[in-house]
This record gives sequence, structure tokens and C-alpha cells, in this order.
Amino acid sequence: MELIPHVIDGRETESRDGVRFPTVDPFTGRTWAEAALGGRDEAALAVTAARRAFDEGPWPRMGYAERGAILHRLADLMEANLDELALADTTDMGKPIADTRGKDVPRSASNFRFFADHARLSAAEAFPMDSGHHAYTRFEPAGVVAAIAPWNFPLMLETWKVAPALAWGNTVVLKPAEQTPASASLLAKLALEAGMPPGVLNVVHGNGPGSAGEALTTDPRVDRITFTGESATGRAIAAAAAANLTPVSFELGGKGANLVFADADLDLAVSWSIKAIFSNAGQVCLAGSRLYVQRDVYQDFLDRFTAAAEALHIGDPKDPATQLGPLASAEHYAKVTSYLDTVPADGGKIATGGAGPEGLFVRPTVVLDAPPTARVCREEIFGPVAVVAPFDTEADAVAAANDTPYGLNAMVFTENLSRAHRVSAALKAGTVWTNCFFVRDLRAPFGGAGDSGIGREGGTYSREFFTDPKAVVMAT
Ligand code: TXE
Repeated sequence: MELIPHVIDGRETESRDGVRFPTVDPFTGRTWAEAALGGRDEAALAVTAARRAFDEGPWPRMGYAERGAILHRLADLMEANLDELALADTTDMGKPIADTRGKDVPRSASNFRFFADHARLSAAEAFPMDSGHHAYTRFEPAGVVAAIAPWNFPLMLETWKVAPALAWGNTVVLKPAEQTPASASLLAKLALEAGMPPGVLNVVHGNGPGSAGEALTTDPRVDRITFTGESATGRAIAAAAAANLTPVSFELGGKGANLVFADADLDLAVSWSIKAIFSNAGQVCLAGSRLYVQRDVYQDFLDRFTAAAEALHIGDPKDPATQLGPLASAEHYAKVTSYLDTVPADGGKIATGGAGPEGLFVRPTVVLDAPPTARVCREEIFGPVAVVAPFDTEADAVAAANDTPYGLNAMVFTENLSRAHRVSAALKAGTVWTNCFFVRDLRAPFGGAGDSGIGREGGTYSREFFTDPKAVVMAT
């Protein structure tokens, strides 16, 4: 059976004890490969390699252009290996191949290009002072970065962390989610092929608590921790990191509100709302899982939204026509379907959708009449489940949207410009999309408030996190 190895200090390795874990294709239910199961030892070895590459190696000492050229070469190699990378994520987690080929892998490659160029262009900051002194900033790399990633956008979220960390001269230990190990090892191999020195990008596979993931969060030789995953895991990592005062950047869960006003372009609103909750089978932190629609257009919107949801093409994720694949794992399927079971008891009803047609599939599901206290309204389901409710006034809509411990993102559909600005300002969210969804400029801040995380990444926000800026003041 194919082995997905650790990549430590430029070498593909098994774990010391040779133990592996199966990686299961959620569509077929079959084990399609085995990954090396790392633990504390492998995490420590990877940190040692990253530490040495940082303290003694050329990477942090290279100029931005030289480092950037390697990152650009890596992006080129990723595109040249697009099929293999896309198939790795699709097989590991059931995401439709049209998405991994068309979006995830191209965006992952562009993460390297963007941050390579951004670092080169934004590394300079100087302040000629009235006093005649001259102050300038050196953006010095922080050191060893631990990047702990989830399974829902494996390569894309890994590169969103790894690319800025590397571009700013850090070295990295990446721990992919245990459900999706394959693309990370491919990435590390391509990085070596692109000319990245050994030890600069290390990949260690394994579990979180009590294992490789936790070991990275407690290792005093790690200088930064960037993590995307569940809010409860974020709390555990924050507690572990506190012992060493290691700075953390967290992108956690969400319960995105999607507000459709009566003055919206309804065709546009329906089409984006469908994408917002059913793309990647709803396994998206940014999912528009709470849909609030102004009463005048509520029924019209609901009819169109339901029809569009029922028309989505469900099936084999390797079929280019598939829009909705299975959920990523049996465990996750159990979690999502257990939420569906709570709907009647909590006072709601399932208008369409539910588990099936087979295996780990959940059909696009629309829940109506659920009171704001219902679990499906409050908790992150991370599945293709939209809760739809009417509202009367703009104030009601904003109050409903903000009634959540999360603060990651929200959507507003309106043709009224003033309302768009007013509501965007009033929403508790790290990102507000107006008349669109998921459009990103990599210079913009990305992250959330409350239970959705700590800090922002993207553009100069990544620079602040992945460097230790030093002020140098000179008398003239
Ligand atoms: O996340 P975990 P899981 C949400 C979503 C999903 C739920 C559980 O609601 O149903 O989280 O998913 C590593 N120290 N999101 O269990 O456990 C783990 O090995 C160090 C939201 O996959 O947070 C994996 O690499 N590491 C989300 C990563 O953390 C630890 C994306 C994520 O695992 C650790 C995914 C520990 N103590 C799930 N415990 C989003 N925001 O997009 C776990 N890990």
C-alpha cells in the first residue's frame, strides 16, 4: 500500500516505530493509502530540523528575491502537478475534483506567489524624524513556525499558513489533519525539488491531543503557532502555548449569517446563498449557515433556494460534474447527522434534504421554523445544512446575525448602497461580503472575533505575525 511519509530535514521517513495509520476515501469507504503515524518523537525531530535550518541554514539569510524565486518555482511545480495534488485532496476528503482542480490547487500555488512578492515589496519601512534621527524597521523572521491544519481545505489552508511563514524567512513544521495527510507530503517534496533547503519545510503526520500536534504546541523551540480548526481545540492550544508565551494565530469556527433584504437582486442572492452553504458540502468555516430573509420576499426566495438546492449534482467526487460529494469522514458524518436529529425536538422542521442517498452523503438540507435557541442555529454543524428564517426590519436582521458567539463572516444582499455600508459596519464579523461570497484579496485581513479566533492573516497582517519587527533608530 502507498505510504504517505513524514518529510523531515529533507528526507521522506517513516516513524521511528514504523507505525502507520490508514487514510480512508470517504466515497468508497476504502483505505487508499497509509500515512506514517508520528508522535512526540517525530514532532521533536521535525522541530530540531527546522530549528537548525533557521539558526544555521541559508533560508532566513537569503534576500527576498532569492527566497521568492524558490517560492515561485514551487508554485510552478504545483501547477505542473495539479492533477496529483487535486486527486490527493479529493481522495482524502471527498471534495469534488472540479473544486480541487479549479480552485484549491491554483489558489494554493498563488499563495506562494503572492506572499513571495508581498514580502519583497513590503519589507521596507523608514521614518525620517523631525529631530533629525532616522528610524527604520527590520522585519526579522520569528523563527520556527508550527502550522496545524484542518481537513476541509487541506492544501489551500496549509499553504495559506506555510507561504507567508516561508516568505518572511521562517522555517516550518506543518502538521496536516490526520484525515488528509496526502497533499502535504507532496507539497514538501515539491518544495525540495524547487530548491528549498532541507529542514525549511517539514511535514509530520499524526494526531492532535497527546500526540504530534500537542507536542508542537508545547515545544519551547517553536516561535509561532498558526492553527485552523475547532474552537475547543483553539482553547487547548492557547493553554499549551501560554506556558512558553508562544504567540498564536487562530482561525476557528463560524456560524455565518446571510442577510437577504427585500431590495436584493434575488437571482444573485439565491445563487450566492447556495454556494455559501453547499460548497464543499458545507464543510467551510465561512459557510452561510444562517439565512435570514426579509418577510416580503421570504417565500419567493425560499422556493427558489430550495429548488436550486435540490438540483445540485450529488455523486462521485472524482466526476467533474459533481457539485456535492460525501462528508469527509464517518466521524464527521455522525456529527452532522446527529444535528439533524435535534431539529424536531428543538422545534424546527427539515423542509428538504437529510441523510443519504448512501454512504457518507448528506443531501442539501433546509431547516425551517427553528427557534434562535435551537442547536442548529447556535452551533457550527459544518455540513450542508441551511437554517432559514424571516425577518422584518434591518435592526432585526442585524440583531439576529450578531446573536452568536462566533464572529467570522457575514453576507448582505441588497441593492441599497447606504444599507450595504450601514449593515456591514453593524455586523460582528471579520469579513462581510456584499452581493457576493468567498471573493478574497490576499492583502485583506482574514480572521474572526469571539469564538472564531485570534488575530488576522493576509498581506501585512501575516507580516506582523510571522516576523519580529525591530525598530532601529539612528542619530544623524
Ligand atoms: O478539528 P480539530 P476536527 C470544526 C468543525 C468540525 C470540528 C471538528 O466544526 O466539525 O471543528 O473537526 C489538530 N493540539 N472545524 O476534529 O480537532 C488536529 O490533529 C494540537 C472548523 O478535525 O480542531 C488537526 O490537525 N493540535 C474548521 C487540527 O488540529 C491539535 C476546520 C484540526 O483538528 C490538538 C476544521 C491539540 N490539542 C474543523 N487537537 C475551520 N475553522 O475551518 C487537534 N489538533
